[in-house]
Amino acid sequence: MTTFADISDRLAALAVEVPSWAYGNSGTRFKVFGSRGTPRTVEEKIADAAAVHRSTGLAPSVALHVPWDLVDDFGALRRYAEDLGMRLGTVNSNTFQDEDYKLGSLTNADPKVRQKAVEHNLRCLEVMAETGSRDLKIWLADGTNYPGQGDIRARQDWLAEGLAEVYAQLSDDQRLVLEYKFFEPAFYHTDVPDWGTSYVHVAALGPKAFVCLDTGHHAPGTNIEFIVAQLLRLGRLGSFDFNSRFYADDDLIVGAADPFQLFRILVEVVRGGGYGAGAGGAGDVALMLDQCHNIEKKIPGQIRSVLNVQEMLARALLLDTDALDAARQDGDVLRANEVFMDAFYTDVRRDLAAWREERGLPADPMRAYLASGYQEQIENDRVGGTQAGWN
Ligand code: PSV
Ligand code: MN
Repeated sequence: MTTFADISDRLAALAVEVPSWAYGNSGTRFKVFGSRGTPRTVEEKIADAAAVHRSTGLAPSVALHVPWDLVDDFGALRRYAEDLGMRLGTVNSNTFQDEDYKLGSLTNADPKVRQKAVEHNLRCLEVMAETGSRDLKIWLADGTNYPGQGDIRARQDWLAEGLAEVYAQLSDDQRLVLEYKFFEPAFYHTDVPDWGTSYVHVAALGPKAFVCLDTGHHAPGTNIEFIVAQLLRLGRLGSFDFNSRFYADDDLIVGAADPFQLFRILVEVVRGGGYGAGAGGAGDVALMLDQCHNIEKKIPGQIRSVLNVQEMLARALLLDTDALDAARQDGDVLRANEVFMDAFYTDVRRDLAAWREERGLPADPMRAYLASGYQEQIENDRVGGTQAGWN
């Protein structure tokens, strides 16, 4: 039997990276709703991320998206974050919102556009040197809508060439993570649609390139924990973009649609050495959120997400692996499943509340945030200006 006391110290290694864009307005193609208190600047986004960290103790770093979070002085932004007890994390390049990229970025048939996309990623590496970030995350919206539209084979070659140009400029302590997504915005083919394609490219690049797994980027029914197990086995799982989905890339609160899937994923992360491995190792997986809060308040939405990760991680750590191994050795199918489900069904909420209090954190981070007055303060103060969004 594994008890909560046994896992208490291990839980302390959890650090979730929150996305700056979660604090800005987002929506669907039908409507982007504004909301009071939404940040107007990247500094305000970081301040909101710091509010999540203050109440949970779980989210000490914030990922940036360039150019959404472009500032003149990233060194100053870093100091601003550090004064708030935050780190600047993964830098996400963005080659999907410029007119030039309509027919692709790193896979565009026009070499000038491909070069522009490479240069944008190189600029992101410069930003990372100033922010102290380790990871450059590349997600490409590249793909085609109609059979015959593009040379899907040539586009793979262009992609490999462009990624290699970027990879060549990584410093020793920087990494490149390549995110895949099976469709959207392209509807016929996507240039990096699945983990296999991402793996092929990062393996060709070298040891500083990894796959980013966004949990919302798979066909319904995909066994995501198997992908996690395989990528960890190969030493190529670089990061997660956690979110939750009912239908497509819904970007909902982590664990909202399928808490059991989140549990199964985290079991494989722990099993594969991807949790708490410490900096630098191949099992060093960045646990990031990639989320939108279209209708709910954004800071409480982020708090709920990081708490859901913590809760499911605790349950995953509670898995009695000795009992599981014994049942597997005996070929006892039902016992093995029972051991697995016992961990999933363990209610850890009271233990986690006590664990937080022992560490000087609020027992109930959500209530503590709501009582802190921060939400009222930003709703009153942030008047005028342009609310941040996907532009
Ligand atoms: C694409 O759907 C994606 O998952 C990528 O990570 C982008 O950078 C992000 O969403 C934008 O929200
Ligand atoms: Mn993502």
